[in-house]
Amino acid sequence: MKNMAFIKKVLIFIISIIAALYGLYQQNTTKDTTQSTTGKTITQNPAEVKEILARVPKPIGSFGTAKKILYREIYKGHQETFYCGCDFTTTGKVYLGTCDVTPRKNAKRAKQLEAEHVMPAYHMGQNRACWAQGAEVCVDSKGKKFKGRKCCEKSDEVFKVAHNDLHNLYPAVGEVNGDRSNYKFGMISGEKRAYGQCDFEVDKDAKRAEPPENVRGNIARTYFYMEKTYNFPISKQQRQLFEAWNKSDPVDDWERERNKRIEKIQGNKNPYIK
Ligand SMILES: [Ca+2]
Ligand SMILES: [Ca+2]
Repeated sequence: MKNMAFIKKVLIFIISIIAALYGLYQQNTTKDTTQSTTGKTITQNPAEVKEILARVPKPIGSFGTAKKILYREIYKGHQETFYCGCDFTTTGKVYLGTCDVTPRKNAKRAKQLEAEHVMPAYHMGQNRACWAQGAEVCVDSKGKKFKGRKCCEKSDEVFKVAHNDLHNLYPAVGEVNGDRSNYKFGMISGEKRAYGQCDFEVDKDAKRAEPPENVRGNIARTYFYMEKTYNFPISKQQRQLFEAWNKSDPVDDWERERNKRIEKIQGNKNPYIK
């Protein structure tokens, strides 16, 4: 009889282990299904994606198209770079003599016009799953998985629209755009002039850039727009700085005109420009 009781206990133990394992298996299967039905990433909420995309009625299809529209249509008759105020041609050449900019190091890139993302793509990517984790569709022809900007451009509709959003793009001297990299804006002590007369400072060690006073409000209002439109968060410290910049550099006529021109093309305006 003692033996029977022992066997019974062992049986109950085995059955409970099988039940627990089956439960785990079920949980994992359910998780897998959720991943594959959402398709691209595991943290994008479809309702949120839909809501965000509705805010930009006519999104720009590619970065190449966005650049062309920016240089030729938005800045028509106002062909001046954002940070340094240099004249530029619609074909993408910068006249450094018009703004007394001397290249820091790369003369070729300095003469080249580039479209600067005021909120960098890196900032946009920080809260997107495609950036850190990749996505199902992010596999190259050799079967190797990739993530980061390339994956987000391929898999994440919100990232794509935000990346090509004209409100966030500004024509810039190529070298300045390159040096700013994905650094945050802030104040840098001293008044170093690495680009001749252009009052743009970069601190590579602190990963920070200080823009000229006359564009600080434009930058602040662009960040506020990106946050409101796409839910890309801004840190408390950055918000305080941008609120001060929004006041110290108020909206001017050109900023209003630019907003109107973008609204005509993209279908939405920056509500912080009044
Ligand atoms: Ca400074
Ligand atoms: Ca301004």
